[in-house]
Amino acid sequence: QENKKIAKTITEVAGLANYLWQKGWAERNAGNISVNLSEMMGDSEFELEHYPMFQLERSYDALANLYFFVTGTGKRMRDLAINPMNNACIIKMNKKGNAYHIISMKKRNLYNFRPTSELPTHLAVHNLLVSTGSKNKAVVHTHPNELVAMTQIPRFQTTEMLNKTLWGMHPEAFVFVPRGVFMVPYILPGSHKIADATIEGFKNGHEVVIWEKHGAFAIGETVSDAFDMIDILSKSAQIWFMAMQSGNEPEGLNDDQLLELKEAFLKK
Ligand code: 2HA
Ligand code: ZN
Repeated sequence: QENKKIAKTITEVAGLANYLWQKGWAERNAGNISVNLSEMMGDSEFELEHYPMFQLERSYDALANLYFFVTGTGKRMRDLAINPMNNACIIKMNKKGNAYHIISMKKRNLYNFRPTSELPTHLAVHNLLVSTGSKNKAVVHTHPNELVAMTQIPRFQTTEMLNKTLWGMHPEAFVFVPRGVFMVPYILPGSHKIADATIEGFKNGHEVVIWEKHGAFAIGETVSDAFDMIDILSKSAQIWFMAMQSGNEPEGLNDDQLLELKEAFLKK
């Protein structure tokens, strides 16, 4: 039963990797995905000493003993789509939350395999999700062209301005991403600094964080949910560029129209 759930999750990740490649958001090794599998692992016992341990630079207290499916560094999404188990792995965190064991790979395959270069951000986000009891188990990072292009435009480099424009392009953007994106100024990829800046956005209730001149990070109950939000926002950005390319500044939905959407769709 548990194995079936894990297999289903991994199939979903492989399907998503294919979409990301088809979208043109996954050049070479771009993007990375992680899913918290802990609830699906049941009470599996692992003789952890059989699996090599990798020390982390930080400790993630809430992640002690948990299991994650994590894509590999330098691996292609288009390859992951075909062969997820060679391009991603399952890790089990140690009991201090400051190291992990790769438990899904034969030792001889490990010499050229490591989890994603954005592991600091993935683990920081999961640490936040677990410690706040969030239902969100999936974290997706990708490089959506139109959204990245918008962050090249100085007036969209703030959370407020970017959201106003993205929400205004079509009603779905506000209905499905009502909290909007959180804008992180350009920071070195793969760093703890970008991890720290990113979790500020998720702490503030956003479900999508945009990295200036780089890409998007989204959380969801499943990888498909995380992808949907990026997809909807990416469509906003496409509409904005299409209007601009036709020589017209798009009008955007006005405040009354956004308020009307809020009352129709977001009433609690
Ligand atoms: O995996 O996307 O941000 C490569 C990247 C780094
Ligand atoms: Zn990236």
